[in-house]
This record gives sequence, C-alpha cells and structure tokens, in this order.
Amino acid sequence: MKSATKDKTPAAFPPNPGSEALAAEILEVLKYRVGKDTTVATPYDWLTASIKAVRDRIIDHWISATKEAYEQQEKRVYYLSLEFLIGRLMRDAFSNFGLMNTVREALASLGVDFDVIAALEPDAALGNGGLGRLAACFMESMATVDIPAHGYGIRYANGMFRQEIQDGWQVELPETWLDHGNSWEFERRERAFEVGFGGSVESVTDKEGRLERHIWKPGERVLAVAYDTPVVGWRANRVNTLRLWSGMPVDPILLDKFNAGDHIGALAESNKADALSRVLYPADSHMAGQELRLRQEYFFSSASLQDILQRHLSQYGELESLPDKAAIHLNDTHPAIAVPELMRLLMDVHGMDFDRAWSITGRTFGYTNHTLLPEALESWPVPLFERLLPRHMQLVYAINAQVLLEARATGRFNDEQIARISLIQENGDRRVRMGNLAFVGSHSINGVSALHTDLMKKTVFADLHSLYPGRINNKTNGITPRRWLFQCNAGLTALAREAIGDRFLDDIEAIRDLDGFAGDAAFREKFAAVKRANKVRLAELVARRLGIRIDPSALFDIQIKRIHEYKRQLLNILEAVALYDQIRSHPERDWAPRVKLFGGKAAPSYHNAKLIIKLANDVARVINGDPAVRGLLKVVFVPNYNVSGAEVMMPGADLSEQISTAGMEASGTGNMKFALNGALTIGTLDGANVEIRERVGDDNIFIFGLKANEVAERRSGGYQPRAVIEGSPELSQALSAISSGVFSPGDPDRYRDLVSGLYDSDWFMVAADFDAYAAAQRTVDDVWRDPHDWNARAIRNVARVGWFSSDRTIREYAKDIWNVPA
Ligand code: 26Q
Repeated sequence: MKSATKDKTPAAFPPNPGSEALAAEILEVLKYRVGKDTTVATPYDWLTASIKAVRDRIIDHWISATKEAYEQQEKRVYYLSLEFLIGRLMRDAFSNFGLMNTVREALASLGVDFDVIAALEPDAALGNGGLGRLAACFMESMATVDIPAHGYGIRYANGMFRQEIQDGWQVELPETWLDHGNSWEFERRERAFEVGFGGSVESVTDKEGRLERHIWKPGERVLAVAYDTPVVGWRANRVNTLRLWSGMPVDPILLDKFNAGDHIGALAESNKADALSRVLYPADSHMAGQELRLRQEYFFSSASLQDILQRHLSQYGELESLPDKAAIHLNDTHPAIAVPELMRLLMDVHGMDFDRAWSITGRTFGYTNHTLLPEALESWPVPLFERLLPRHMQLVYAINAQVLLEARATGRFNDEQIARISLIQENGDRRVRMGNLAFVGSHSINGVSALHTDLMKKTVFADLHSLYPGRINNKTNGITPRRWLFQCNAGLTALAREAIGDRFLDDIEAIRDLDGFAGDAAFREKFAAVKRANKVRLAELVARRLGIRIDPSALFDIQIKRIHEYKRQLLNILEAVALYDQIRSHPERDWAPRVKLFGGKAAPSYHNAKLIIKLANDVARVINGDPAVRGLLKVVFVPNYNVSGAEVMMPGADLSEQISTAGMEASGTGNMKFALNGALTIGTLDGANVEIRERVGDDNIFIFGLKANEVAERRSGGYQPRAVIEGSPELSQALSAISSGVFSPGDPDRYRDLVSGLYDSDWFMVAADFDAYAAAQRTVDDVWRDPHDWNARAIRNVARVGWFSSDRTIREYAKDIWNVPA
C-alpha cells in the first residue's frame, strides 16, 4: 500500500545535457525530422526542431509515469473539460525541465534567438476564459504534485477567435492554430471510438418476456480519434496526458452514394464528423442551445468514458472497482451527459442492473460549478435531447424517478421544492437541467471560492443541498506559479531567489518570506526596478501593436478579462470619463498620471459587450487626443487578449481591476495572477477577492462597493438607479457626455440604449457603486504618490498570495474529492 501522502522527491531537475549537447540534438532533429539544413531553415523550422528536441526528452518521463501508474495500480484522475486554454507550451516545457538557459545558449550558438522563435508558437486557445485556463493550470499542477491524471477534451481545429479592432469595433476572425502543424501532439489512430447519435432504442426481453436490456441503435455514427499532448510538471516530476478528440467519419466517403452520382451526399458524413471538432463555442456566460454544442458535449464525453472503461477493464477485468481506481471530474456541466452515458455503458453494454450502475456512477463522478448566472446554467429542450440521445433520455427519466422517490420519502419537500429538485424543468418548455443531472450523479459538488460555494448552497442548489447535505464543498481556485510567476516574470523570480533563496520554487507558499522585505528600502528599490522593466516591456507591446506611447512611470491600471456586463468594464470606463472631466476642469490639481488598459473578447452574439468595446475605443480616442489632458490619463484597448498577452500584461500592472457586481463572479483567477506579480487590487467583495483580502490584509487592497447580500437587498427593495445617478454629479456628467455624443460625434445615438439601461434598470449596480468606486480610485492615487508605501504594499501582495497556487487547490481536490495521494 502506498501512503496517503507522497514522499517528497528531492527538489532537482532531470540531468541537464549542457548547451552543446542540446544544440546537437536540435540540429539532428532539424535535419532528420524537419528535413532541413541550417542554411535554409526558417524560424518556424527552428521552432519545430526545438519543440521536438524537448519533446523527445519528455517521452521517457511520460512512458515511465504511465508504466508506474499501471504497475502500482494507482488510482487515476480523469478531468473532463470542453475547454483547455493552454496557450504556448514551449517555455512551459523547457522551464519545467530546467532547460531554459541551456536551450537559449544552445540556440544562440546556432545563431538563433530563442525569444524570436518562441513568439512564433501559436497559442493553443482551446478555451474561452477562466474555466478553460483553470483546466490548463490544473493539468500542470496535477503533473507537479504527482497525480496520475488524464485531461479529456476536444481538439478544436479553430479555437477561440482572433479579435481585431476595426474602427473601434470587435471583428472576429478564425484562429487557425494548426496551420503550421502541431509539434506537441501525437496522433493515436488506434485509439478511436465510435460515438452514435439519434436512431432508436430496442428493448430485449428474455424467454419469460421480462425486460433484459436496452439496445440503442444510433442513426448516425462518427469516430473520435485521440491526439495526445504531454503535460510536464515542475522539475519534470511527472508527465501526464492531455487527450483531445477529433471527429472523423466512420466511412470517409460513402462509396455507394458516390457511385450513384451523389458526390455531395457522399461527403455528408465526413462533414458532420468534421463539424464536431471544428470550432469552440465562443460564449462563456450564455447558454445558446445550439444542437451542435450538445453533440460536442456527448461526442467527447462518450469517447472519454469508452477510453476510461477500456483502460480499466484491460487492467482489472471488471468494473465494480471503477470508483476505487478512477475519479472522473466534470468541469462544469459541459460534460454532464457523461452521467447517463456511464449508466448506459454499464447497463446496456456491460450488463449491470440500474442500482449497481447508479452506485458506481455516483462514487466515480465529481462536479465543479463555475457560475450562478441563470442565463449560463445549461439546460436542453427535451425534444432535442430525445431526438439526439434517445437512450440517454430514458436514463435521465429513470434517474429522475429514483431521485424524486428519495426526495419524497424524506417527507421534507413540498411540490415546489420537488419541482426544483427534478432533472426536468416543467414550466414553459420542458428542459433537461444539466446542473441537477451533474449534481445527483456525483458524490462531490464544489464551488470555486468560499463566497460562491456559500451562494450555491443558498440559491441554485438549495433544495438539492438539503436533500444531499454534505455533498457541496468549496475548492477555492488557484493558478500555477510556474507559468504565472517563474515564466512570465523572470525578473521578480530572480529577485525573490536572491532575497529568500529557492524554497519558494517548490513550495510557493514559502514566498511569504518576502513579507519582511517590504520594510527594506534597498529591496523596495530593486522590486520597483523589476516592475519598471516589466512595464517597459508592456509599453513596447502597446507601441508595437497600436502605435500608442504610454509612459512606464504612470500608474498602469489594467482590466483584462472577458467583456461582460457583470464584470463591469462599463464602470471602469465611466470612471475614466469622469476623471477626464475632472482633469479638464481642475488642471491645477496634482493628478497622478494613469494609463487605463483594457483587454478582452466579447461573445460574438453579445450586443452590449461589443458596444462596451466600442465605447472603450471611442473614449480612448477622445481622451488620448485631447491636449488638455497633458498625458495625465491614457486609455488603451489592447486587441486580442489571450494567454500570451496575459503573460506580458500581468507582470506590467500596478493596479488590478476586479470590480464585478458582488455575488456574480464565481471566483476570478486573473485577480490571483495580478497579485502574485505585485499589483494592488481595486475590487468588490466578490469571488476570490474576499479571500485575497483575508490574506493580503485590508491595508493592501482597495475594497469598495456593495456586498453580495446588499446587492440582493437592493434588487428586491425597489432599487431606483435614476435617483442614484441624479444624486451623483460626476456620474450624471459622465453619462450625459456619453449620451450627447462627445465620444461618438458621428453617431450621437450610439450609446443611447446602453445609458438608458443604467437609468431604467441597472441590473449590475453600476450606478449604485459608482461613487464608492471613484472614491477608491482617489485613494489609489494618494497611495501611488508615495512610492515607498506603494511598493511595500505591492511586495506584501506578492508575499501573501502563495496560497492561491493551483498546487494547493489540486491537493485539496485530491484529498477531499478524488481520494488520491498527492
Ligand atoms: C455553456 C453552454 C453552451 C455554450 C457555452 C457554455 C459555456 C461555456 C463556457 C458556459 C460557461 C463557460 C465558461 C465559464 C467560465 O469561464 N467561468 C469562470 O470560471 C472561472 C474558473 O472557475 C472563475 O474564476 C470565473 O469566476 C468564472 O466566471
């Protein structure tokens, strides 16, 4: 038996071959695998050769990790997610192998600049935002803390769209990240599974006419083909697998149709299969309900479960032990269809009865909820569900019958409560509630911050929580310090090593030792120099991409995240407009120079979000072009915010904007990245901000605005935004400037509806929080004017947020949910 906690392996990288040997390896790959000679190699060829050289080194570790898990009969974790927002992998892999400097030298000796070729690696943007990036951080942390884990998802040919700003408007362009091939992945043609859709269900009876089992005869079938990407943990402790499925036709060309002259029809199946892994749905907070989305969900859930069962069966020969050897985790409800799919496989394919299958299912699955927004909660119309997945519909009904029986048996629930527990929503059109399905099919349901988990218990899952008390638990999100400190902020990492030694490299919470240096003037100087260098790097990016000059000595105030009304970019823009007005009216005052940077994508169908982007750009144009501002305020919208952009923007920030309407941001993870890189937070008591404040202390964060319970009270107590606006001269002025066309002279009505929405309803409490926000910003200015004070607070932020490491989060999942050693 292995002990519950893993032996700590010594903190050392794998042997370093030295730059000469590595250079020889790269040349070998360039010649024999890329087929190029140094004289004709393009930068892309060098990139490919460098990736393949490090990939070769990964393979031994990969194979041995897989072998060990098998031989030791270790329990495996399967993380099912429709999104993995991994970004670039080369720096990650080299850095976790401890080969960063070696490869730099090796390439330099060949006349190649590492940074130049690193910039050519496309971002793997197989995710929208927080949820997808969390999955990527978790994969890296699971490898780091030595958990045998597989990620399962879809190999989208087109990931998150590329955002261009044309005339201030967002324009979406396809992201073709696979254009130059993908040197990281291994295609596994032999790992292919059939996935069915539609058709009908037959019942098979035995000789006595008793129902024996159901057989689903799908009307369509596609193949899911596996592509594996190795995931390297810190110090290459372990290498895990991210397995992404691609859709392929069972019959590439239907020859009979082709021969009958129906050339288009012959390709129909091929196109349908292709569509499954064609594109990531770019909406992160709205459930659109397209059939293709449900198909994608089932496609990857089914393929993953078939793969998992096949692996388990080949190792153990039976399925009763599945919950002891496999923990399957559902990243939100997107893979919730896996619950009835596992039931179907256990019952219809492997002959189990309902009760056994249900027991195994519940002990195998865990589910994480990432949102409480009603419009983001997944539910599917029963007719669509039934047509696409007839057998699963039957199983959902059977599961529902069982759950409602249990609920009624307690005698504690009235009809209304029973209706809320039901997997089927009955008012209006009948829909399958995926959240309820994931809940009842799992032994653990977790939220992603303390506040969010608390609200889950009180709101969406109140009745299910009462029926199954103890199932809901909290796992506050985290971020990997390898990517979000060591790689993206080499300067701060080096400074910390110089000050406190290397312990924090293996245990990020040890970065707390920096706390004492907040009072050390010499250290503060060095810290400020690092921050300054990171701001220069960011200013160069802005100059290169936008031709806008920003001054690195100004306060860099950054809001980067998906554009959504609840995240309140509008509040930030309104404050910029109000500040602009103040600077013009009071030129004599001692204004602290500020650059407000924005970045983020709007879902293509989200009208107001796109309008907010346009507003940010309109406001930027006017403010940046007004000589009366004398450079005291600049506004910049950085296009196409993505993981690689974040890696430059996080380290270059002084101020982190985390200003969502309290109760609406489940956790946030950008908030953690900023703080770890030495930005101070201005924010509401929402999501993980609450816990960040607890750790950094009230003096080192700027908290303002309504709390979650106050938002709820205001909403139910006849909130009148018009009166609030009229009571705030600054806000009134800013709104009338916007609605009178100051920022849209050619189209003065452009923002009419956006502004009137604030007067008439203001669901997101922008008006209610405006004055408190503006006042908090003036406090920020006051602290900023004293660089010693500011830097001391920034240092304390770095020192005190090590707890928000995804290693800590993953260890909690391992202990409380998955029951695996870590
Ligand atoms: C659902 C159905 C149909 C189509 C799309 C979707 C969909 C896709 C993505 C719904 C939601 C998402 C993404 C949600 C998300 O990113 N949530 C964020 O998760 C982070 C990690 O837990 C939190 O930190 C953020 O607070 C939360 O907003």
